[in-house]
Amino acid sequence: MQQHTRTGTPHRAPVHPGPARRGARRLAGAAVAIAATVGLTLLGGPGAHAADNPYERGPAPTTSSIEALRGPYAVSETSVSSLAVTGFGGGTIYYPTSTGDGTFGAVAVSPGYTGTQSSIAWLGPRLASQGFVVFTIDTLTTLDQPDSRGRQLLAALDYLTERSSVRGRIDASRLGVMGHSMGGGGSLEAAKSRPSLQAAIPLTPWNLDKTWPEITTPTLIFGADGDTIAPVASHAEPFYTTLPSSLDRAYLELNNATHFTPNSSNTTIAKYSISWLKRFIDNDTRYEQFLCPLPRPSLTIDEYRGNCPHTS
Ligand code: 9J3
Ligand code: ZN
Repeated sequence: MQQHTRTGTPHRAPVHPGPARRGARRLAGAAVAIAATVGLTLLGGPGAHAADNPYERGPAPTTSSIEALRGPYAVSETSVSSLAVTGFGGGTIYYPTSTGDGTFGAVAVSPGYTGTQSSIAWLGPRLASQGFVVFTIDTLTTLDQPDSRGRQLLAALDYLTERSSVRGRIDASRLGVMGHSMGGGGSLEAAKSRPSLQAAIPLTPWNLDKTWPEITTPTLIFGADGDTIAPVASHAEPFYTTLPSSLDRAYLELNNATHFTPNSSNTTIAKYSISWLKRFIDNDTRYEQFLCPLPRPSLTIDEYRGNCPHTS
């Protein structure tokens, strides 16, 4: 499929005249429209899945659509001042501009130790353009520890769904958390304390707590093979292996990567994060193809572990 532009009618993929329909060009415009409508109806065209899954948003995904720098939705953003909120440090909300597709799931993202929202800002438009409301936050202080970052992620989600200017665009039952380093450790803390979360994605996470059997939220952990600050052997790997074996969980170790790889635009992080958020926040099984069978090692994936098929 072509790379989507940021404008237009995102819910419908462009209909190209295929070989079987080329002869229709000779017909009157009205006849063409009727033929196209009948054809789409018989094939179960755009919108046919909406009744099956009320949370499905956007066109059917392809490898190129989830690797692209932007997805099908045009994105707007609004800044949230630290002075206007309590329990976290403000941030930036990225959201699909159009209200024509109904409500969206939402994700809060925390930076790591000494970092600010700018260090994870690339995830805002990258994920929102696929059909999520994304809140990249600042923390109360840049030195806050993972337990505090976990509480701040939840305060940010509460602000987002209860008080923010985009609260009407969000389905408050479909929420997730992400974070880098101590923010990734914070995303584990958030999922542990709020089991209603639908997805968690720690990025090169750091935490002194090495065991996470309490988590019931589907969790995708990214590690980096060259991480010397949160080495995978003492952070990402034990976090993954101590998640319940019955849980939908995955561990993706980035190849040729460092602790700070999640601080720049990264296609491997984006494509599997999009797939995980779509699969577990939107229940969108169209994305299962990118997660199962388990991705193979590649130039960018050192190792991938997880369960297939998914159970939730
Ligand atoms: O958020 C992080 O980058 C955590 C790694 C770290 O600096 O830990 C040392 C206390
Ligand atoms: Zn523990």
